[in-house]
This record gives sequence, C-alpha cells and structure tokens, in this order.
Amino acid sequence: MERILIIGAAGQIGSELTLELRKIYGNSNVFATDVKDAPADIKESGPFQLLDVMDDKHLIHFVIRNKITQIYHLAAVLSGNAEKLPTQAWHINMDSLMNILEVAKLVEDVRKVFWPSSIAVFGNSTPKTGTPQLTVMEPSTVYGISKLAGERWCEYYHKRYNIDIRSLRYPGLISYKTEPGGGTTDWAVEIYFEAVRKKSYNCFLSEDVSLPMMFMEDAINATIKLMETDKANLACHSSYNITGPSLTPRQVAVDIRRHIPGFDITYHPDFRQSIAESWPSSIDDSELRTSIIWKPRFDLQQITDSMIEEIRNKV
Ligand code: AKB
Repeated sequence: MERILIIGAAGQIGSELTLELRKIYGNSNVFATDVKDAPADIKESGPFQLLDVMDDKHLIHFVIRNKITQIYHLAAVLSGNAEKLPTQAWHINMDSLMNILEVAKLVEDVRKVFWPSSIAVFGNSTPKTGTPQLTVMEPSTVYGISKLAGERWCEYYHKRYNIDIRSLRYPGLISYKTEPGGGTTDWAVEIYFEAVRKKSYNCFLSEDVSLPMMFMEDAINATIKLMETDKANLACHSSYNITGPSLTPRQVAVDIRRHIPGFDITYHPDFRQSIAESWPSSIDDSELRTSIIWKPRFDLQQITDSMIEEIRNKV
C-alpha cells in the first residue's frame, strides 16, 4: 500500500495533485504538507500538516512515523522571485532537495521520489525551437541554475544509491484553482483572471515572446503516469522534457476575445522579459511521450474555454 507525502500541497501544482492522488490511493494515504495553510478541500479531504522541508530532522521523523513510501517535493522559489533574493532562493531550492534525497537514501520504505525541474534549465545558447532532451544547458537565472544542479543531483543519487527519482521539466503551467507566485510564465494565468475580473491586462512581457505552456490537468496526468510507469521503461534519471502548446501573450489575448470581445491588453515588459527570452520557445518531448505513452489533451482554445468558464464560476 502506498503512503504519499506531498511537500508544497498548498501551491499551484500541489493543491490539484493532492486531490488527484487521494482519488487513486485513498484520502488517508496522501499526506499534504506545506509551510503555509492549505485550501479547505485539501484540509477536509485528508491529512494536512504544517511541515518545513528545510527542517531535516522534523522531515525524517514525519516520513518514518507515517511510513511514507513516495514523496512529491513541489516546493520552490520560482524564477522571478529568485532573481530578487538569489542566495536565499539558491539555499531554499537546493537544501530542500538535498534533504529529500537524503531521506530517500536513509529511509528504506521510501521507494519513489518526484521532483519538478523546469524549462528554466535552458539558456541563451540552447536551440530555441524544438529544444531536444539532451542539449546545451547554460541557464542564466538562479532558479534555472538550481534546477539544473538539482537534475544532476537526482541522477547522482539514482546512480550512486539506486534511488528511484522521477522528474519533468515543466513549462509554464496554466491553472485556475491556485494562482502561481513569482514565475516568468505567471502572465499566462494572470491574463485569464484579469480578463474575467477587469476585461483588461497589463502584461509584463512583450506581445510576441513565445513560451512553452501546459494546462494543469495535462501536467497532473503526465506526472501521475510518470510515477506509475514501470521503472524499466524510464531511460532518463535526471528530468524529462514535457510540453503543451507554445503561446505568446498576443495569441492568448486574441483567443480570450472569443469569450470577452472587449478585452484589452497592454504590454510593459519588466525584468522578466530577458528571462523569457533566454528560454526555449518550443520543446521536443518525444522521449517522454514514448517512455510513458502520453500526450497532452488541451490546445489553446480548450485551455481558454476551461479557464474562462472556471474563473467565471469562482469570481
Ligand atoms: C517560472 O516561470 O519560473 C516557472 C517555470 C517555467 O518553471 N513557471
């Protein structure tokens, strides 16, 4: 029987992944944790506890006491926020991962770990379109450097200690339940909320910067599929490329006008523009698609339809 620990259960991915995992493994077997309070549905449907992944002693006690068999470590400081406090972000992103890897090494019951990487591992010298799985990687942000270092550590723990760590290089994730915080791809969520709330959006990127994106439902399905796939089918022990549609702010704005004809967008690029320009505009994720037999379901129109409908229900 699986007993699953989610670190970062109140965040953009955790708040949806926790509920999906509870449907599969049973509410009482999925332990949601975060340093902050979680949404009501997370707290009401199963165990929730405040837990700081930086506190290695508390973490290992929690894992042993609750007989945890799988860990999803989702907590991180994202690209935009990390540029404001580089050394703190490095410390949080790296030390939290090292604490998880050490727990997986020391506690025999822990059989699998999931840790997200990001398209931020790529940089200006990476091929911009159809970015392959294996390519030049010279990230220019502290977030990207921490994700690339994390990938190398995951592969190291796999080779050296035979720890089963699985990872995806998420693109920008578009979701309506919990808004992201501090990322460069946040515009692709904010634009929908502001369209419904105010019929206008002031975008912090220029109109034609194209970035790989993915609807949260596709990201959750791929993550669970990756974790359920037989280990023998997985050749990559650092992190797999994954993507949905590549989108520019202008394309999304035009699509939103199918629902909100008067929607107005202005562009005032800030420091995140150069981060976005250093990332790929499209990704080749064929290696993942053959390893786990998966493909995304949502294109731009389906994403827009779901986002507008769900946000209208919420607001
Ligand atoms: C960010 O923008 O920092 C994240 C990411 C692409 O990893 N959403």
